[in-house]
Amino acid sequence: MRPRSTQAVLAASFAAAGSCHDTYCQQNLNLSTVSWTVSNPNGSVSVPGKFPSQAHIDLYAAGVIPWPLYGLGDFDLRWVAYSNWTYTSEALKGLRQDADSTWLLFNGLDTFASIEFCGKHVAATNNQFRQYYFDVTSLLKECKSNPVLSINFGSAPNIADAIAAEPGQETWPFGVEINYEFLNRQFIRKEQSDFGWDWGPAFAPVGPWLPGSIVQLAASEFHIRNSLVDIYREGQLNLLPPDQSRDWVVKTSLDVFGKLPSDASLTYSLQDASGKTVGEGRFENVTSDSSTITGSVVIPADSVNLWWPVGMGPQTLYSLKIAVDSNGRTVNEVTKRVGFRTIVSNQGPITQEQLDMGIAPGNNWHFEINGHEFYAKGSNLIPPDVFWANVTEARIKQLFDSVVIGNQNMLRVWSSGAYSPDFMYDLADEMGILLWSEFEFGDALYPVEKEFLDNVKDEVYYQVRRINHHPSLAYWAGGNELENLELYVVENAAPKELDRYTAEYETLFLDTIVPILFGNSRSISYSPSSTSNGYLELDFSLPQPITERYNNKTPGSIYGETDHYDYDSTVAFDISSYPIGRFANEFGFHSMPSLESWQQQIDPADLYFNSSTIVLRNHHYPPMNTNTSNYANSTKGMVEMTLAVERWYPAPQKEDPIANFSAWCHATQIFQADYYSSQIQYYRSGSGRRERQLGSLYWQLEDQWQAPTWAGIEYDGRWKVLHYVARDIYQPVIVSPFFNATTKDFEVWVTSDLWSSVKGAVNLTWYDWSGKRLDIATPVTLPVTVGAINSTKVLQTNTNDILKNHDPLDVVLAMSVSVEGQLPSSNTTQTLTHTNWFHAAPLSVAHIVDPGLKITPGKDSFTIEATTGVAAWVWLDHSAGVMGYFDSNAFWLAPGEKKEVGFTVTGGEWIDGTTVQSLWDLTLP
Ligand code: BMA
Repeated sequence: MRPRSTQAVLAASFAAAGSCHDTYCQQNLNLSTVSWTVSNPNGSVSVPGKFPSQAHIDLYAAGVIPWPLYGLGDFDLRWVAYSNWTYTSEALKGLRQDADSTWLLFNGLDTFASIEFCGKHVAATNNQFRQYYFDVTSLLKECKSNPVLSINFGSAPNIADAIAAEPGQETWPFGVEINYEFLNRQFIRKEQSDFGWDWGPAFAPVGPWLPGSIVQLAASEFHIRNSLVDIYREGQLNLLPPDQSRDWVVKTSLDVFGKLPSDASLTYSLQDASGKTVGEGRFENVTSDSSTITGSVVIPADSVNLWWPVGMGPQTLYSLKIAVDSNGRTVNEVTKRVGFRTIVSNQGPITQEQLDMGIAPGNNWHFEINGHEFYAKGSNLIPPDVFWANVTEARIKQLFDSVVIGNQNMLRVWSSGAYSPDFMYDLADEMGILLWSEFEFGDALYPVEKEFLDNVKDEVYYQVRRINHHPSLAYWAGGNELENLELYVVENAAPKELDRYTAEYETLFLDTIVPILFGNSRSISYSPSSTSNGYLELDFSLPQPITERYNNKTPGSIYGETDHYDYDSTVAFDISSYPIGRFANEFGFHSMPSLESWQQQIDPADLYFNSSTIVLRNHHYPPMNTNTSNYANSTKGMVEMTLAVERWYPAPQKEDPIANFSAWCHATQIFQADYYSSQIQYYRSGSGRRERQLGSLYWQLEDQWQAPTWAGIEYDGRWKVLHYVARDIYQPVIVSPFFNATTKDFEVWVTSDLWSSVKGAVNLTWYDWSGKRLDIATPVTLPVTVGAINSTKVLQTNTNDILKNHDPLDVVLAMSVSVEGQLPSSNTTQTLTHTNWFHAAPLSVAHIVDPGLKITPGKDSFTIEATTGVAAWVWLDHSAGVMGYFDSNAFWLAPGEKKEVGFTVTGGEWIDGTTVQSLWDLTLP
């Protein structure tokens, strides 16, 4: 169903109908319809530009620079970031001289812009994330010819450095600002990862990155520039589970410029997807001033259906038309697409009832949708492109399709990129993906002087109001790793300063942000930091209700979310090295992209594991400044990947250098996927342990270039091994082996995130690698019952006891579970199955054999068969240029087992050339 959120201008249609009551009616000039030139200060570069755009995009289109992602463009294109770039319009025709007022409206200027209209300075801006509007009525009236609009964008790295160097400027202990490439990002309100990150390059792009327009109004007109809709249950307060039996409150508030009539009132009409009106009437308690009009209305609970995330119910959406009436007629209106749901981050104390169920004391940290606890399965979204102006709805749709197909229901939209455009939330609303959103701060502490805070206030006010109506909006966090990392660094580097820096942190992330957020939204929960130990107290009688817990913990109790990065791969599969918390919001290890991805942006001569181009594109660990040759840092990350492969899998030694490179890239992906799978299974099984763990969001969903990163989806959409494996292990019901390599304790667990209990059986089959069944003393079939969102241990043993005279290097165990259960989104029972494999020794030393893998292309699918042994990590590879995914990949096959695998094309044309391999192929010369 469309329309999505639109801001209709009724006056225009009145004009067409001849009923416009003034000299003329509101008109908008969309700046994307105008011709633009982009030039540098001395005029040596002057090329056609687009709007919206960023300078790199236009310079590339004009042939001035190569494609920035090619080779070492990250380092070679610094000169673009150090220059100013001016966007100059053609002489604008069609503006009306008789307008009562004329306004420039920009939804996003990146970042330091000096604006001229008709040769006169209008204003300067300094925040990429704010909407700006300027009254240029008198400038237009005085303009002697058709006016020209010009926007000069300053060099963000130069300006950040200049601000940092101002006398008396704030400083922090060394290490607090995590340095990537350009420094001093914390002084400016620009996408923080534009200055480099450990998974991306540093282009520090500038330009009008979001749409803009020139709005002309008649004397009695006004323009709605932004609008808030907040939908919550009567009595609901942020962070607290509301009473689900209460009616809905719909609050709206419109931000306008121009002349809002003094008698303005608000009405609404609510329509379902079929266009049927399910409610209409007047907003009550209407208040207004010159720039805002606000009202609210109660909608009976039984007049609407609930919106649910994917897998939990339908994504029911409604169209809410909000009209401003004056003098008995509608003078302006806006339509928002909305959903009725409550989503709460429950960080409240563990209750007696929970204690009685065996849940550890402390505080909760999980989400509840419409009053139901659920297991959040997903990953972290980074900015999907280094240039936002290149991000299209079609690309995000493709990415989100992979999210949903990957059995993920939540993305953490990580906080040092940019606030997601409306079309991303629109897609998430339609597809049922919950978007945990964050204010754009991370891995630094920030200034707290008045000008900076005032700038942040405007940003938060605008963004909260812009996004709040989307039912997919799940949460707001202040920023990334502020408490668990930033304050921790201060504590270690300058313990005496901890109180001061903590107070400053609270000034920004509690005292500044919370009153604006909670003042505009009763529906969304907030925490100042991802990751944190949650709140200590919540008191809504205070102007700022949250008191953070920090390390105020009671021993034996469990609090908050966890993140986990351990680059010592010796302990990768040791579950005792994983953190125990209520929710895992980040964890990961980097891997190489595929050969096909590298080939898109790397000279063929550089296609080997330790070529300088490849090493320098590895930003884990980051260069830490704009030096172009920090081999030492990036080599550390290359070594971590190499050691992980050598420790756990057969290390490739192929004669053909390209084949060897490709095998190494693939092997790093197997390790990554294996490691994530182990952690995800552990976290999910925690739903049944005392920590009552209810979330797994791994780092990171997707790539923004071709480089070693934590991503599961490569820049062009190709799935790495990780995305397939995550899809498998995010199925509702899974069977998992847990093995302690030191004690040899071995357990098998079944985990279910369904909302009612499931019942069935687990089958265990032991093989040697050639596929001979082994008689090992474990039951062949184990009955299993798992409660709602819970886990059950079905086997507890020790491999020393059961393997007896079998060499662990020889044995593998196939586990399958089959249960009857009901998906939350359905009312019928169905059979749910999952298969998993356990090997008692690392695959680097296990006696694996040639599985005699065969691939037979059929009409719509391939049949894969292992003929001579157990095939581990069977991997189908599609040709470069085809976009899409296999039904299943990175699976294991028992000998004689046939598997039919189809492919869904999501972009490009199908090209033959699919190959199949397994772990055995890594051993081949
Ligand atoms: C965490 C994230 C990111 C980072 C990732 C990998 O620190 O929040 O900042 O990219 O881990 O290092």
